[in-house]
Amino acid sequence: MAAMLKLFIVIVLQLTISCNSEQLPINVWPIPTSVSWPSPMAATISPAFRIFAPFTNKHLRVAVRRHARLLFSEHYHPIVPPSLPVSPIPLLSLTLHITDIHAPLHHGVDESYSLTISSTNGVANLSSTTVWGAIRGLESFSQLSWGSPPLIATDLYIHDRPLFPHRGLMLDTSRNYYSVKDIMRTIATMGANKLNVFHWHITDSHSFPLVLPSEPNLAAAGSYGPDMQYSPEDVKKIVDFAMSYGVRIVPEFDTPGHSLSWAGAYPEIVTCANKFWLPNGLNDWAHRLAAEPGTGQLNPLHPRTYEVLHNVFRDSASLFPDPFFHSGADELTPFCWSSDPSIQSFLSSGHNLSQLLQRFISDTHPFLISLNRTVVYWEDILLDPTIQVPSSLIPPSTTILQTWNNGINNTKQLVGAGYRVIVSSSDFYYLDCGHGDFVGNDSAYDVVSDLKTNGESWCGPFKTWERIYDYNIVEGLKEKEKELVIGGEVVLFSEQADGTVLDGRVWPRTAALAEAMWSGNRDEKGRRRTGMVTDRLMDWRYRMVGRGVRAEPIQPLWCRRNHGMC
Ligand code: CP6
Repeated sequence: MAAMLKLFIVIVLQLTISCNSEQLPINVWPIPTSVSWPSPMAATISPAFRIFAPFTNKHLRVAVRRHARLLFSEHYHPIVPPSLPVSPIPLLSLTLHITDIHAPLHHGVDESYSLTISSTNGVANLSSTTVWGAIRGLESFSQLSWGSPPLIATDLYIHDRPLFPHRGLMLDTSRNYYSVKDIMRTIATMGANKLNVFHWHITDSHSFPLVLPSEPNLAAAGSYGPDMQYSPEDVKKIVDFAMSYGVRIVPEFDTPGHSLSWAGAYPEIVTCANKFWLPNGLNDWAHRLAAEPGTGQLNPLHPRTYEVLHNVFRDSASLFPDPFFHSGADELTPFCWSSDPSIQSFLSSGHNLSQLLQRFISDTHPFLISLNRTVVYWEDILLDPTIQVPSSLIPPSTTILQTWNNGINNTKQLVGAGYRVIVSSSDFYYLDCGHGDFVGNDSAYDVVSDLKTNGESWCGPFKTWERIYDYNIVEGLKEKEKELVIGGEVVLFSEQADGTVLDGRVWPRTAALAEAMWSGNRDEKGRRRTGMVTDRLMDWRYRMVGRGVRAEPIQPLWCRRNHGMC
């Protein structure tokens, strides 16, 4: 009997989902896993409205206050005003029920929540296991409201949980500097999109903007200037701010490649510091490329390298509480190491470049483990045919690999070797290819000759939101293999971006990733639904703009205002 009842409820739920979820007159982004709204109705939010929550958790307290304020200050008027019957009973309260108030914000923490809003008694209830689930539910609650004085959708039930536990955005603050305010606005918008990982590519060859207490000279000599640095206080502020949005910060120090900027303070530990990436005689073409200095690689044979690295890693581990730590290891350039005299004698005594990297990793990987970190590397560390380490040096139990080269084959190969994988395919998830740009690799001659022949950009095409939305990061994987794909990140390398274009480069394309990672990019029947998503994304982008984010338009306003749908 109970089973029959359960089946009946499931069927009713399924029916209501397929009727309502694509064309809700109000919009929650990313679309919740299940919505039941059998008779759509609105209620006014009473001026006396209160949120009741266990205020013992600091981050929850901040989030609740923010949402209580947002409800009455957002003044969001949807492009297409919903017409719903309004209940005579206003909404008086939202009560939060959390079973595990102390669960830390770690990878894989339970982010699910259930939300009911009822017009019969004017109350709403939000239940979750953790604070982080509650923060997701608060965001949905706020997106269910509109107008001023505010109305809210009522008589509905939402149950929601993410498809992938790792849903991120990578931002590169080395090629160009971003202000703390830009970073915080980006993190807040990530939270609004239920994204949970801000991968901070802090350092690269161009600049070293982070001031570290035990290595202050790295930023003093490696940043673009005193006004283009992040102080330890800035970092604490950002980390704390991100927590109240349920966003983790994973720092990346890209090593041993991409590290010319370390040479300002320590020229002795960086190889090929004076070799420019763009060969002489090709300057006519330089304006078509994004300038890369010499890659600059840390010298694995110099003892000082490890002294500096240990200080950097130790300081960062105390600034960034997250257990994940990204150590880079992408795009090692053979000539850079082999042009260094001390390395030449190592090579001529029968060693090779892979052994050089192995020396580096067999110091730094265990050191990061001793700081209780799970180490993330770019896939190159295992898949680069010329310079790589054996998997025994980076055990799958303590290592996660991030794919960026194209094709599902790399992901398949890595999960096959037992690694957890984050997908950032450059064919789908790179936000940086905006305007005919090229972003460096080591074969400058090939690229320039290609430009001469075809007059084309190497880096395009521009990745549209549809392309991001539709990409299936587990395509062709077996069930067991899929389990090791922990999620995806879109990536903004910033050779040609800074605070002036940040919002438009990132949003709403990153919202497309957010929905694909939270709700999946297919509906219940397994169909792609990008076309049907356009209207909802237009509305969500319009709402983000209202919240102060300069997200790009994806269609003319006409689509919604004059035509209803596009
Ligand atoms: N910088 C770093 C980059 C890139 C990578 N790492 C990159 C490579 C190819 C393209 C775009 C960016 N600029 N540190 C690769 C992970 Cl198309």
